[in-house]
Amino acid sequence: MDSSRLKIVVFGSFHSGKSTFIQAIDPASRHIDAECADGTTTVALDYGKVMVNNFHVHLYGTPGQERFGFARKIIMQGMDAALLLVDCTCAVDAFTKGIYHDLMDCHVPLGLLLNKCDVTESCPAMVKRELPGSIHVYEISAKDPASAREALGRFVEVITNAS
Ligand SMILES: Nc1nc2c(ncn2[C@@H]2O[C@H](COP(=O)(O)OP(=O)(O)O)[C@@H](O)[C@H]2O)c(=O)[nH]1
Ligand SMILES: [Mg+2]
Repeated sequence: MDSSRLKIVVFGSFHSGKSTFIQAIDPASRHIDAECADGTTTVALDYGKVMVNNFHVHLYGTPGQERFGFARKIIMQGMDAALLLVDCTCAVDAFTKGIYHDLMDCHVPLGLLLNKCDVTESCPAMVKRELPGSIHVYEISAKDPASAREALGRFVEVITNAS
């Protein structure tokens, strides 16, 4: 791990809140949508950066659709840590479970961001049961920048102190 630079890759299903999270962390973040001829979104990527303690943290959002595995593989190269956004207002989907197990085998620190906890019907306990074994778990609302920044700050602190 570079002493002052951290590449953190943000995973999660389509609509889990990746763009909202990266925007909350870095209001100047870049969002790219490549669109089909019929106007529907094909692939969405995000990039944002922020200083946490003395670390230059670079956040890379990945496309959340199953078929963009090849793009996720490219973006993942050289990552120091991963964050997985999970929408706690609905059942955990198969894509999220698959990515979770892949990331657990990746040998980089994994943070689980249980998102949309501001919604009354959200159920973070259910998500924890569905995705067991995680060490770094944070209940957040990506719509609340303070909650997003606090979770990222705690995650960066713990992974940089552990290395
Ligand atoms: N209530 C609530 N809505 C959220 C939260 N995070 C994201 N959203 C909404 O969920 C939808 C999908 O978010 P987005 O960031 O585009 O998801 P992405 O596809 O993973 O990038 C948008 O309508 C967001 O406004 C949250 O913490 N709480
Ligand atoms: Mg997005």
